[in-house]
Amino acid sequence: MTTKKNIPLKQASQLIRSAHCPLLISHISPDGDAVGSLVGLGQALRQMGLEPILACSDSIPARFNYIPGVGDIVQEVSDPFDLVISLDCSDMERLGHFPQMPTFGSTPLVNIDHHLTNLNFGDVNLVDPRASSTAEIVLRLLEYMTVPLDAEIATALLTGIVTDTRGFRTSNVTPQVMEAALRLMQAGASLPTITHYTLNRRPTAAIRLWGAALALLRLEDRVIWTSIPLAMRRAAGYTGNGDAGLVSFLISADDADVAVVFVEREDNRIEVGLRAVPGFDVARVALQLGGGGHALAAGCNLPGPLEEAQKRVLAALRVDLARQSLKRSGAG
Ligand SMILES: [Mn+2]
Repeated sequence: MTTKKNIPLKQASQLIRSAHCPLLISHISPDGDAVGSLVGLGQALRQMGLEPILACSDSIPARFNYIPGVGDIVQEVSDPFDLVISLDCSDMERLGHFPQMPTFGSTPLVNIDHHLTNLNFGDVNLVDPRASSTAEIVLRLLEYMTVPLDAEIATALLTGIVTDTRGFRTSNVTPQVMEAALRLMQAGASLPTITHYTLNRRPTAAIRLWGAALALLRLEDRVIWTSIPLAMRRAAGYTGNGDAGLVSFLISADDADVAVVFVEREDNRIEVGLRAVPGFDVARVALQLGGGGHALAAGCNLPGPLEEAQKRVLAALRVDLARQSLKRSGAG
């Protein structure tokens, strides 16, 4: 029976079943959910007899090397494709350089995502902001299509759930999320292995980077923030392109409601990572500044210099947090 809720599932599966060479794209600065949903869906489509192309504009961090098939992801695409599937991207900019390809605009696009701020840019939008991760939605799609799970698919998809929930610790972890994880473990995914590589280990250079960035830490009006200038990243020897998970650590400060980390990129733009404690919302400010995300975890990318981006974000946060506390006192 087709209920209103599974219309996008049905449409997505129809597009997939009629495709031969789908192009699967995950977002720039890929995280565990971007990589896991990309590789998991890719492996499943290959099992169905399709020849998917797995793509990401940025290189894949080495910590995901334990995921079977991660080496198949390419940064440039020259082969033809007859369907585009966008994974974990709230808007087209997150797809990187691929939308500039001549045939991109004339190819049907399935948008699979769980960001609250998703712009529904696909021909089919399989978007569920209540899902823990895009990987959880991919699992839902595969089960809808009755694709059998194997250990490789399961390892990739469980990686998405584990990393986006930081080990089942976020407020969107429901019994359904645990059941999804259970099915993936039953299919052969190892939760300890995934936890080990994604949550329990990090490059030593990342810890050095944290040390340098923590020395610049500021706490003002319950907003805790710091910055990672290019020179700091170089001095620490950190080769990744993000904040090495620092913003998720900062939001553990019990005097803060919001955490922000400003990362200066090689292209002189500033990557801004935002986190909030439950009851607060940083998605609105991120969206207002051209980014997106979830209520408790969002981000945006602003022009430099660093000090300008800091001023803009902190000012926008001040206004929005005042609005949020006003709303709270009005409601209470
Ligand atoms: Mn995600």
